[in-house]
Amino acid sequence: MAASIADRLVLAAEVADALRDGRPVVALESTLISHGLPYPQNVEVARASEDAVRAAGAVPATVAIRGGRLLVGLASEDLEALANAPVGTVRKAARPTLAAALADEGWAATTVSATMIAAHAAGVRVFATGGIGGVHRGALGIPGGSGTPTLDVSSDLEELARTPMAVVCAGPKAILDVPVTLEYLETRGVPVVAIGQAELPGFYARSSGIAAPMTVEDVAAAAEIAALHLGLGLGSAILLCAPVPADAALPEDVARGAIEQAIAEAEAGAVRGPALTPWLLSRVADLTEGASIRANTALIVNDARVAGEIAAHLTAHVP
Ligand code: PSU
Ligand code: MN
Repeated sequence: MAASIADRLVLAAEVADALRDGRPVVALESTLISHGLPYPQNVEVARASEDAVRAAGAVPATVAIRGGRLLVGLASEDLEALANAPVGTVRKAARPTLAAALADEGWAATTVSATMIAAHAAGVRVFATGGIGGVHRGALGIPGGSGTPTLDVSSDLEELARTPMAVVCAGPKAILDVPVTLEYLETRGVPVVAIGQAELPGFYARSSGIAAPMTVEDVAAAAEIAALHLGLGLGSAILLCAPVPADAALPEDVARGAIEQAIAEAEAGAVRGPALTPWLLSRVADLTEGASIRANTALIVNDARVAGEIAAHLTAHVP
């Protein structure tokens, strides 16, 4: 019999110690490093995220794949190697591509879905990302899309439905069909909670124009509802959405203009599949002359801080 997930896991010593002692740990994903941001901003944000988790009193566990192993907690030189790997040499591993990534000798970065699989198997309960994947515009062939359904729905959504963790993000990525993504999460039993505002955070922007399904006042209240949800044993994750810090946010109209242009260009150029999200993020960065990268990096580090605080709260209050 081939090795199970547990056999594939390699926990960093610091992560293993913290989990054994019941201390807070936060998983961090790596696709945003390899496919979401350019070098050197990607390694800077990865390090800043780890620092933010530590400052909140938790241990960071950045997840990635190398040589057939699911690494939970990366050494500093590994983080640098992953971030600085030649373009095109790092695979993007999600649930459907996890086995292929593990069969390979090289690096693979883990998306939200693959990170959740590894983190949950390791016993980590809290995870921070930038923005979750979701239902792409035109996935259902609705107006604004090409007319033909692409059915491009991120495996992140199915993972959130089936893996119990507290996941912190700055909202679904704004390149998506956000209202349809919320409907999908509702159907699949994933609570979506905005922290400190009535509107769902809009990823690059603080606002999205869409009411959040649920709002809590602050991070402590977010940790309480997360503990309650996870304690019920329903099997699904809870999605906690923290708005991008105000000083790095993109004005909503600037973000919308760039996103709409990028999506139109992607359709015209037939960019699709796993390449679509990285392509759109990079094109939005060009169109905003880097302002979207400032927003994206700031929101990722902020999510890591919030996740650290939530993890600390969970270990203090939920055995
Ligand atoms: N958040 C970011 N940048 C990213 C991602 C999240 O700020 O690049 C990544 C995550 O790994 C997420 C993935 O799981 O984008 C979604 O890809 P897709 O739409 O192909 O499922
Ligand atoms: Mn997809």
